[in-house]
Amino acid sequence: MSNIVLGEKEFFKGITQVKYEGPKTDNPMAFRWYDESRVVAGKTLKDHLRFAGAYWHSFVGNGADPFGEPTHIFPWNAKADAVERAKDKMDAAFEFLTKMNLPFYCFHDVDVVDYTNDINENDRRLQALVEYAKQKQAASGVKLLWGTANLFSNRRYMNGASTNPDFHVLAHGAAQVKAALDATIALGGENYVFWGGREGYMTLLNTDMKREQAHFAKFLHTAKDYARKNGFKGTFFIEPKPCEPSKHQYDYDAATVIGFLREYDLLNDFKLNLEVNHATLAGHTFQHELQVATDAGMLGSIDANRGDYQNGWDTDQFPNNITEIVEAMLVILGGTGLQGGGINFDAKIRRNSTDPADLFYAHIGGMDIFARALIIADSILQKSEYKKIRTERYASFDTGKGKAFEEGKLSLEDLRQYAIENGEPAVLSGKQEYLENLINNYI
Ligand code: XUL
Ligand code: CO
Repeated sequence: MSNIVLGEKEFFKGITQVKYEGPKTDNPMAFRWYDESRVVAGKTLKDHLRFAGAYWHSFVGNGADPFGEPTHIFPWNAKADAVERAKDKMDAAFEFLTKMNLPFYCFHDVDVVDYTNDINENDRRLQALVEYAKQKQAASGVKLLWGTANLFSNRRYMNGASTNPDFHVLAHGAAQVKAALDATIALGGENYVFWGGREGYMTLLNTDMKREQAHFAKFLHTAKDYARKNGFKGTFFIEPKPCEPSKHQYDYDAATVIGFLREYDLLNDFKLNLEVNHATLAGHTFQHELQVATDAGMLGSIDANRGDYQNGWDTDQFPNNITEIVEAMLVILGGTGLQGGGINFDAKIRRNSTDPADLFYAHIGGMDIFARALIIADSILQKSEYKKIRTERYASFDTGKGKAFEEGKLSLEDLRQYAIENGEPAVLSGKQEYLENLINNYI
């Protein structure tokens, strides 16, 4: 349990620390599954899941949408001075993180403190808040999972940041990344994220895609070299998303990003931060994206949320689909786990969820569903036939000619000869419904 850390005033009055009370509790402000010290597959839930609160959705996003004004009126936004206002917001953030028992947080530079168009002034503001965050982290034990720079909101980035056709804009992006890296390093941040919402194009009619992607790679190398020179030991994450706000984003999905990192010699320093709703937008399941990253040894971290089955944009709702998360956990737990990262709630409460308690309920639901899914996935992997069925499906490659093929010892003529000698193959079931029932039986 972390210590509750308050600032001058308490922002979430009447809410105390959320604790584990078990599946039978009727307390909506308690965890049913997230018992942080419970050991599953050799590690505590806390160490497996490494939950993080997202600064932008929880303390900045105000419920506004393209059709309506803000509905979340935050009491921490009252002061006129930007740095003082940002300190209040940080007080609220650490009060929330500690009451929720979230061990990590994540931010964009502009979430922490409002930016102007003056680079020096922005750096001064961010540094002031970094000093403040150091005290908050020390008092609470909460750590920074990752930092990042917002290179998509300011109008100068409308044609991209590192992929902007105008070098002058790219340089502004670099100034922001430098400051965000300095902040991440100063706060002991464990990772650094690049999500390039505008690193893509709106129309190919005005776009030199090859040149823009080369600039993107050069930018990543330059940022990585700077961070390494300044002592950053963590992992850089690329967060794939196919579109929105760009029509086409270069970091389309896990497979595309892995190909890009390979082409530009960035595989050693970068891994992937995969987001559920981004997978949906790419036409993939989240499980697919996790498997692609796992198979490449590139699964770093997760942005937890969910999309909407009826519309096609990034609704960033809190996760609540147990089947989806169990299947995701089967990939994570059955593979190499999250390398360096954790589970960041890149999710927002709805525009009309306006009680301060709603933010707590949302995170309780999200943390519980991941904890529960992890426990279920572990049981499936340990006790059921799940792994056996999957392994046996490929048994024909374990011995004889199948094995020889895997080892590259058979020619095309050899394969033809085998087909003739062995006649027509048997019809073998993929057992999909059987496996779906098996998963449900453990839920
Ligand atoms: C946008 C998104 C971002 C990144 C960080 O869809 O997911 O919040 O996670 O820039
Ligand atoms: Co995200």
